[in-house]
Amino acid sequence: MSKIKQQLINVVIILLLAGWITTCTKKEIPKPYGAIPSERQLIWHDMKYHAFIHFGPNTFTDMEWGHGDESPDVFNPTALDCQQWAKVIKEAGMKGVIITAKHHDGFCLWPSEYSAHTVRESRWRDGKGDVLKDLSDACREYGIKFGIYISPWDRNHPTYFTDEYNNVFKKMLEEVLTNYGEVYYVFFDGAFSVGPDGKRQEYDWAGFTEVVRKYQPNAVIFSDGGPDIRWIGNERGYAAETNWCTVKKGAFYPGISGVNDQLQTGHEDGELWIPSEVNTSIRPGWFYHKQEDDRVKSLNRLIDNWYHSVGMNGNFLLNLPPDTRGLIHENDIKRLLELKKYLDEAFALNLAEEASAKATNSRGKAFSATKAIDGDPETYWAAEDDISSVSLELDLGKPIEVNAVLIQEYIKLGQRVKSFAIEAFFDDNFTEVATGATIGNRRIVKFNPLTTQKLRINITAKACPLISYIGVYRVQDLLEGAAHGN
Ligand code: FUL
Repeated sequence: MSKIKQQLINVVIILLLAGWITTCTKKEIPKPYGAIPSERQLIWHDMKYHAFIHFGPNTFTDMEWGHGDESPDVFNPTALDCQQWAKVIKEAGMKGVIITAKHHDGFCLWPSEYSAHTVRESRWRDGKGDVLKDLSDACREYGIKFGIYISPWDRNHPTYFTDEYNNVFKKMLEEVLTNYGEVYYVFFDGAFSVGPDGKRQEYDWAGFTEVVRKYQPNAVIFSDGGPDIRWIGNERGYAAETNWCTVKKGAFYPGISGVNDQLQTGHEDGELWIPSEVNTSIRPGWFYHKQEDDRVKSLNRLIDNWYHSVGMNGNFLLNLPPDTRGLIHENDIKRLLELKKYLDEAFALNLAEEASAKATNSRGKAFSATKAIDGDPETYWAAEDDISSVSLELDLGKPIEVNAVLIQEYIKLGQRVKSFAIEAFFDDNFTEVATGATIGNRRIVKFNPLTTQKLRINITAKACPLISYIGVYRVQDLLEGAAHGN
């Protein structure tokens, strides 16, 4: 055979092999199922825990919903220190902060050119202060993300209830989105009022979204119905057992009422990816009230909120209202740090790290059961396409006391799991010890402490499940009276 002929044969063999490898790989990689998250949503999913700051005239008038007729002079913090806020937020383990740039009273915490009810009209720093500037600078210094809450409802602005107000609001948005560096989150409150003549402000939601996308394309937009993040349907800080990131087109919109249960669960067959934010305040009120200094939520309650938000496929947005000094109160700081300590200890040691794993089905070596416990969020255990009921067995190597399991789906390719059960091996048998409904980005199930060497997770899904992480823990037991209490 001539040399050229031999070379040609070699090239053909290489091409055939390459084609074969590509076909196999293609066959192995699962296709996305249903709606999937955007890049900006994926970044939010990773954040888990962030701070809400309610601060404004209400802090000084002892109100929750100011009427907008208060004198701007009431806003006069004696020792405002956004560095203190950022330090506390960082130490608490929170990744970002969202501040009420403007609440329903219309007062702007920045000197807006489009309002006469702002820090500029107040006595504070002789009208030269800008809370958004102070906070955004502090966030950069402490390495936390900066976000904006801005209420479309405005009880002060003279143009409210007219079409002109939409332009005013867009201009205000432009100011807060262009003057303070990167903004990771824009929170649109859905609360509104009806005018004396029964009139309602028609908001230009599409226009508001356009402004955010134009100036801060990476920011997620929150409202009761998205477009990026939805409200969980209550202000107590509780997601439900079933929590789909998917919702039906047109089902939710800002200011919607009477659908709180659906906001909690999302829709299994929804065409849009709009995951849930679980928000609550560390005290009874959103704004600071001196008489609530000794009503800071208990550690048990905050831990319960954490398991019902971060542990139930949501993020936890916890409000820390600065006081009239302009500081986060000592009692709140103490509680936040207690929560941080609990979480650090609870999840310090993943008892499944040294485990071996086997599954009833997988779509090949690249997607074997061990991919769920390799600690790499980009690898996952995946079943074959037509398999929707599967089990994964973990062998911990020796009997160990455990009471919590953390499971994550590889959500980049959609949310799939409808329900699961956890079994522990005792006396030669597997016995069910916990059950759950959806998983999504992150699900933590707790059960009574038990000692076992083997755990089995049985999963039922809408399409072949993709599991990127399984962690097993022995978390501290809560004190009595934790759930849903103070
Ligand atoms: C609600 C508002 O009316 C409350 O004052 C608070 O800001 C909460 C986070 O959202 O809709």
